[in-house]
Amino acid sequence: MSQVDKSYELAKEQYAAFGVNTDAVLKKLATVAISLHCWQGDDVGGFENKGDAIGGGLAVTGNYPGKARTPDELRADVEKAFSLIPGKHRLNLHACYIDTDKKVERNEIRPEHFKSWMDWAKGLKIGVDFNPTYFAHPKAADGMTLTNPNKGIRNYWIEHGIACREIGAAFGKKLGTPAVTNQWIPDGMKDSPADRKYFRDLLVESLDKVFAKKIDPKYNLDSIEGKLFGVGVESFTTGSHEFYLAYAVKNNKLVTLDSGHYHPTETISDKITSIFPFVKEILLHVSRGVRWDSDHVVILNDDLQAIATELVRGNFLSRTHIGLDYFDASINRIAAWVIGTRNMLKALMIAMLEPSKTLCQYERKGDYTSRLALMEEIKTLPYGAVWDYYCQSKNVPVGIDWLKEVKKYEEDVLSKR
Ligand code: RNT
Ligand code: ZN
Repeated sequence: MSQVDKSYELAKEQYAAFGVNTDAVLKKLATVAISLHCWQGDDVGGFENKGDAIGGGLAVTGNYPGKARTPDELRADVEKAFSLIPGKHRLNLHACYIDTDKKVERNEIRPEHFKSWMDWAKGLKIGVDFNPTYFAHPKAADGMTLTNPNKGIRNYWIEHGIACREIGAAFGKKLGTPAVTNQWIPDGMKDSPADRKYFRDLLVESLDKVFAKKIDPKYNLDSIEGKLFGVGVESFTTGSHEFYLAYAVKNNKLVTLDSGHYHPTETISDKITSIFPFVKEILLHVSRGVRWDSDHVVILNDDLQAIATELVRGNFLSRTHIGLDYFDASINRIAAWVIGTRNMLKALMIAMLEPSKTLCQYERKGDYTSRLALMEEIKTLPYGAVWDYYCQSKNVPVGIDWLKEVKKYEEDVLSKR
């Protein structure tokens, strides 16, 4: 028996004493697909070869060598990351990762421009999610897209939004799993606006046009993502959380919760059970805010654990699409994917290992003493042994062994770029 097997057997017994079946937990964990964000692989650059600044209140810092410069390189990097993460996952693609020889206007992009991505995903048997790119573009240079007072520019972006839903649907159809197409716009203001109502009314009007066509949810699901502020849009964000939450409830859309998009001390875990009575499904952008930045690599901290625990306790996993959203160019980009995704999965596993029935029984009886005692006790149960066993059973490196693989890939592939 290997060390991993031995440790697992012991851990299994310890969890069983709390009424938790670790085998069943790992079976359930294997059904969760995390959507890896393509944009971590090249600092949100994309392949339009336009050289426009990222803008939109987004910032990527660092210049770690070896970033992907072509769709093929990015796909190879994503595959490398997949090979180091247990389970079957998805790819989250942005429209600016278009794969064409000639430049195509964003309002004219079509499914055929993403053929190489579709074939690749089909080959790997993975699902793809999609995002319009409303930033890093001359027509978005002032950070105003769907709410631009200029009607021509506004229409350009409306057409982009419409085109992206069709592309999402084409992915969904081809891959047999719906694409979640997430609409996030940077629109907002550095200083106090004189007329918030004007811009919010425009956003309603533009979104209504983007969503005018019904698309079968078998192929495409629409989600909308709010935000509190970004660099250069400190005073006003047209698409705030409340705006989109209300729009989603009224129009039967998914709502995206990005964990980096609220007040710095505000977390999204408590929002999950508040929103679910009113929306069918949600999309998560799991991220980590640090001071003014909303996009640090996801670590296994209390915030992440609270999100995972809420999803599991509420039995919401089948109604939740989990995507990651961060970009760090100061460390190996593949490691960034692997660390964040493995942490998300680990947090879900820890949540599934919770003896929640017992905790609820204590709570219903008003025995908060036992609830607190048990909650604290389970924090030091050997979940690491369960995680290692899971990685082994899914044929991915156990423990930190994945890092060796990344270093080797860096030496063999990334350093030659
Ligand atoms: C920006 C939003 C959005 C982007 C991606 C690249 O604050 O979080 O989701 O990060 O579309
Ligand atoms: Zn996001």
